[in-house]
Amino acid sequence: MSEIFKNIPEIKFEGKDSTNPLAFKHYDADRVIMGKKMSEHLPFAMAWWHNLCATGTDMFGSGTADKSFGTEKGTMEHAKAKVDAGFEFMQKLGIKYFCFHDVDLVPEAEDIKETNRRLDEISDYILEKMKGTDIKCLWGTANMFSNPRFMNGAGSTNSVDVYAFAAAQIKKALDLTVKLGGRGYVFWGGREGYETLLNTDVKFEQENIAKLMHMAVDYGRSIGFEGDFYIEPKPKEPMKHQYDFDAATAIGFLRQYGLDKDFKMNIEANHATLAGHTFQHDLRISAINGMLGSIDANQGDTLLGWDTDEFPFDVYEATKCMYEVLKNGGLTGGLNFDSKNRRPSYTVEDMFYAFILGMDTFALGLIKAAELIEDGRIDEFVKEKYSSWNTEIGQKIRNNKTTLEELFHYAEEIGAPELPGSGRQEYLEAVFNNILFK
Ligand code: XUL
Ligand code: CO
Repeated sequence: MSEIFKNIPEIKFEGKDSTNPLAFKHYDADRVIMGKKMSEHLPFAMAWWHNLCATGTDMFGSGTADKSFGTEKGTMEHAKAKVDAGFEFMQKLGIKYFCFHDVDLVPEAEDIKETNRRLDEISDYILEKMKGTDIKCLWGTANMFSNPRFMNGAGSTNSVDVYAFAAAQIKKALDLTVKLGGRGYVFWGGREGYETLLNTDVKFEQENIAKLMHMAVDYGRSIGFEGDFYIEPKPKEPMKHQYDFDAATAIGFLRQYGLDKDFKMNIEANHATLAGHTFQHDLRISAINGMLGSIDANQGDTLLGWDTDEFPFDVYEATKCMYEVLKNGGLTGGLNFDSKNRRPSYTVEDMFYAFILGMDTFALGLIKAAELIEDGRIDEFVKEKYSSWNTEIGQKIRNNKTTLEELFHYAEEIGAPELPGSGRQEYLEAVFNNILFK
């Protein structure tokens, strides 16, 4: 088959002094950091939807980028051309994983039976492509938000027939994920929420979402899926309010409905910021609950109130992210670039520049996060900050060996506590900069 990205060579590591836009400056796949290769720390994935499908269409105008790959859109020939393009793209960049929605792979037919036949055909084609490469599926998912039938949600819909249709899509998407050896399966509840509480039975809807997830787990395990299920929290957009608002909310939901053993979080940077948190916050909340599974790597724009899905270039944020990932002992999932080129960046070169930027940003983040940990000043400070808990009374509290009365007497004895030690935020921020610009 002929080359699609003709003027693009294989992207190689050239080092930080390189000015070649088609080379990595920091991502050196085989470089070992804290005992592991960069490529293992950073299981990058290509999102089928943004990279192979999206053309830059927005609310005010049609697409600017040509993603027909020389074929007619809406055909199986086009679906296959996207597979060819995707694999050439990933191979040229050294990306080892991809993520997909069912309808990213093939055009949806009028009838689900025909859609599923198309999905069988394309997944056979992808499997064939995977042979002889080390490219694998990171995660699959079902798009249960674009079609008008999902206007009131999928798991949360008022229509039992739409609910059954969503279940059928999930079953098929799980079949595909298992067929392609996927490490995970994602639920992003884009329409699982409400526009107004005046017409919404929240309890009923949340119970039904949980039932759908339980059925998905039961079915997935029955066909040999051993990976993690993920909730990808997002507070809003497209709905006014989405139930999986942020990591803390989603974790609470999973625990309430007994789903926490099978599910972890897929944290997306721009979703966390839309929830009014930092990216690092949602990573930390997931990690301390043993639920940091995978990441959708992108960044938002603080001046805009929607999900801009930009390719990450903020090294501070990437460093904080990789700091959390390293402290978590890595990810069971990966780093999926759920990111898209800006509408005016419509050329093939831009597709490559975007991934080079994202991969280099995270490589730098990894290098700097490892340096921060090896430097030790931050860890040391945090340890010292809580050192009063190493006293006898502190240990009694930690080990549940005291009472409110005992603390009452203790407080009476000390009279008034001294002020706690300084938080030293500015000192720590200076340490951060010191490492970043070393
Ligand atoms: C939407 C989003 C989705 C999910 C998968 O904001 O992030 O693309 O990642 O459905
Ligand atoms: Co996402």
